[in-house]
Amino acid sequence: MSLSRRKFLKGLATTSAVTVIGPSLLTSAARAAEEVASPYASDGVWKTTGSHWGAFRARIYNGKVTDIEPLDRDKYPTDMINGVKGIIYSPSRVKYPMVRLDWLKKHKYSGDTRGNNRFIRVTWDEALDLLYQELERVQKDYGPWALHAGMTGWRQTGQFHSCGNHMQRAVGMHGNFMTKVGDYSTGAGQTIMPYVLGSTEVYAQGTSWPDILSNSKNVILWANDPVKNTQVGWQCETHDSYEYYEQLKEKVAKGEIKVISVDPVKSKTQNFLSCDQIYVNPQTDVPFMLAIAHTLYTEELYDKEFIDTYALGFDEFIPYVVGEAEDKTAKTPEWAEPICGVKADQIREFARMMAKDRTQIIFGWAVQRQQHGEQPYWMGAVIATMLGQIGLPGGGISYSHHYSGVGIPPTGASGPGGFPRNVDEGKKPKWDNDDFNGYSRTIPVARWIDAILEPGKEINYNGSKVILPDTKMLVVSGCNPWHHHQDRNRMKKAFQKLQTVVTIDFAWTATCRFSDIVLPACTQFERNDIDLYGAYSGTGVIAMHKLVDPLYQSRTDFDIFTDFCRRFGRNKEYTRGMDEMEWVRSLYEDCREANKANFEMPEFDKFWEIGEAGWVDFGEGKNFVRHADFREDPEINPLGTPSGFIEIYSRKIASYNYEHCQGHPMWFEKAERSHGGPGSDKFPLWLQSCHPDQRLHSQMCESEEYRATYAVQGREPIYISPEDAKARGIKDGDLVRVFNDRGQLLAGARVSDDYPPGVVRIHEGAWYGPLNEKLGAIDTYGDPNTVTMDIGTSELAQATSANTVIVDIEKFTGEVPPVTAFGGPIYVS
Ligand SMILES: Nc1nc2c(c(=O)[nH]1)N[C@H]1C(S)=C(S)[C@@H](COP(=O)(O)OP(=O)(O)OC[C@H]3O[C@@H](n4cnc5c(=O)[nH]c(N)nc54)[C@H](O)[C@@H]3O)O[C@H]1N2
Ligand SMILES: Nc1nc2c(c(=O)[nH]1)N[C@H]1C(S)=C(S)[C@@H](COP(=O)(O)OP(=O)(O)OC[C@H]3O[C@@H](n4cnc5c(=O)[nH]c(N)nc54)[C@H](O)[C@@H]3O)O[C@H]1N2
Ligand SMILES: [Mo]
Repeated sequence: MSLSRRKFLKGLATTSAVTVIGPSLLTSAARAAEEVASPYASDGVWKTTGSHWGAFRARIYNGKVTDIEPLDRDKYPTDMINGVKGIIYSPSRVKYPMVRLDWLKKHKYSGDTRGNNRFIRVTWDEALDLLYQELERVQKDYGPWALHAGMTGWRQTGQFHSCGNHMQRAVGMHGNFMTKVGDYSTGAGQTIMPYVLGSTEVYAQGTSWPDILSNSKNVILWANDPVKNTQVGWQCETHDSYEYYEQLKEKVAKGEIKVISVDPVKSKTQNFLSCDQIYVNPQTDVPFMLAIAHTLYTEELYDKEFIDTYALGFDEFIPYVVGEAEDKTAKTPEWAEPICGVKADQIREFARMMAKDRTQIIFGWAVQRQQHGEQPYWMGAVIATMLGQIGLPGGGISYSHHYSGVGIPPTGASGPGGFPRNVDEGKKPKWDNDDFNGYSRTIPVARWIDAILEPGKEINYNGSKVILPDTKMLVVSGCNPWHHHQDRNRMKKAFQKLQTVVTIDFAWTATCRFSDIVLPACTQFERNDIDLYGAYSGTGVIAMHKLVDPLYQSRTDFDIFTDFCRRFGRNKEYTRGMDEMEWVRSLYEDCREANKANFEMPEFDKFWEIGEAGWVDFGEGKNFVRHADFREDPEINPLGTPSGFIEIYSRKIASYNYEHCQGHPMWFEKAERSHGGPGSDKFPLWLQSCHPDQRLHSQMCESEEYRATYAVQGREPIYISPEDAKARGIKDGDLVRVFNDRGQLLAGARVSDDYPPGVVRIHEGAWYGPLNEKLGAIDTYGDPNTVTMDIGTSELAQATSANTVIVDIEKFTGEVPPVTAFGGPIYVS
């Protein structure tokens, strides 16, 4: 084991994780000692597989996974590897096909009791017959507009088994359905940035870390915590970014690079790098940035030549900055200070520092997951344009370096394709009906609850009108909407209106609880597959060997939907006549063919048998500088914006005449804001629901022993400043009630110096465990979306505004209810 790997493991594995989970992440010496003591140290077989959490080897003994350890290649494995076993052997597994009692027996659809968690076990045939009958009924009685099967999410990894594709192909072969555009991650960012820089930017390859490390003098991490967030990847994660974080840390220590984290909270990355922080009040980055622009402009620190050559609309923007626009307000540092909480002098110093040296600005995504989330991203691009370093190595702007290994020099190799999501070309669905009854076929992803509650409503979206369809039935797979969507009580109201909800999952999430038919999928560890190793780096292709057979009555999604398609005679078309291993082999062989000219890959059989190594290595990548080609020649390599240039002012957006997204970036007050903003006299604390350090969203929350390493009195932690805790008589470890006018939840207090007054955090993905199905019932585990607000960012993106929410907290003194989130349904016979 390399020194860095050892150091990292020691640093990451908490004492409790090690004692609870066992020896697998100890140093090699300690592990060797443990193996001697183990009764079956040399027994069993080791198999390699990959996951969102990285590649690992698992020991299987007596048909059970007994040990898991990161692949030797992974120098910086995540502590979350410790939670994997608990996913397979969770008491919250969906064990059998289940149907909700009242939906089946009581009266029509029984929406009023949806969520009471009372279910009957049925056979696979009964369950699939019911699913088939319901889909038939909805297509016949209504039409494709009444069915929403378009939601997607963080399905487990594996290119063949990627479960959303299986569900959408099978349901789509039966009939058409309503679908979505955008996602919860970057809904606002991916909609605004094509107008400004010509691509989503959020999913674009970024300047390679070696270029940043050798050229940047300043690195600004704006609302960004990569050390926390690159523990997971969309495909099997390599964790190679951590090598660069270590180099960055060294350069910070030597004073060679200045890193500044612009964040209300001392992030994990800030603590790791020992870097500087500029504290900014939540949701007020835009006033701060406008004041930076004001300084750059009035002190003539901006790059006039760059703006003239590469950008449009500076002249339309500047009047707003200097106070000559309609609002007659100059956006001076003195104007910004009381809003954003950064001292006017510090704003000036920060602007001067950025202009003086090579500065790489790197945004995270949470800051666009708030009301008017389009604005900070647009304004960030304007500042980077004024600095004139876009397209230079170690300068300019990035919106993606905290994600899935962006910034690791990419190899350029092709990854394996996947199981098709759509009906095969030339084929039609059984119900060949494309009539959406005047409703929109596609809606902005986060507006689906609006559709159920206000069918027929017309909303603005990205320059067009959307008419929300009258949803009657949902089919959900590979995502957990009762974690990912906002405002649980509003969701409860909406779900009472639905006729039928079907969920396919391996974990009995709150989405299963609020469903009528639940089908047990197996986990990725119970099937064979392949994956790209390194989503953005293209480091290799990894074999995902099945570790154990599907537990209980669970089946692969492929199996489930083959059987479903048999009900209308199209199972052969669905599978294309191939079984699991034939598919895996063919995806691999296609990938080998695609890479033939540049990369050598062994034949499938050889690859599959490598066993312990278990992956094909594409070798070293090549450095890349974002926007360098545009900088070199903007005529030959124009951006994808309407003009081909950076658009500080967008005529197109201005032409939409939206109130909350106009021709250039602007400051708009929020519906709710702490630190003196609207509503803060009643609910003074801003609740941020950042992405969890020890989970992937809601995945792994069901992992019991691992959850015990962070839970507080069995509840999800809420992080709170010493000042706010003291003012409320709350001590570390206390049970607290978190509330606002939308809902209430129980959580366990973690008092931490990393949090400033007025800011609290509950990580998203904490499982929702309502005391009962009634409106307003307290959530017994601590899901932050119990209290968040369900509004669109603006007429442009209509994206989630999960981070626009304020609450208050009190010490909980009543009779403590048990946690209802875990352990599956109430079985009724
Ligand atoms: N308040 C707040 N809310 C948020 C966010 C936030 O920051 N704050 N972030 C948002 C973001 S960015 C995102 S991406 C979303 C994430 O939202 P989701 O993608 O919905 O979250 P996951 O918890 O990953 O849910 C995946 C579900 O799929 C199931 N699953 C996994 N693999 C398989 C499989 O092979 N077959 C089947 N049938 N099921 C499978 C898992 O058990 C799990 O229940 O949450 C959003 N919600
Ligand atoms: N461990 C782990 N990693 C993950 C995930 C996970 O679930 N677990 N999920 C993955 C997914 S799907 C996504 S979308 C990404 C999410 O990536 P992000 O959305 O970037 O991540 P967050 O952790 O929500 O927030 C990052 C930082 O933004 C700061 N922040 C929040 N609001 C504001 C604000 O108003 N102003 C400023 N200046 N800062 C603010 C927070 O304090 C935090 O330090 O992470 C990915 N990585
Ligand atoms: Mo996300």
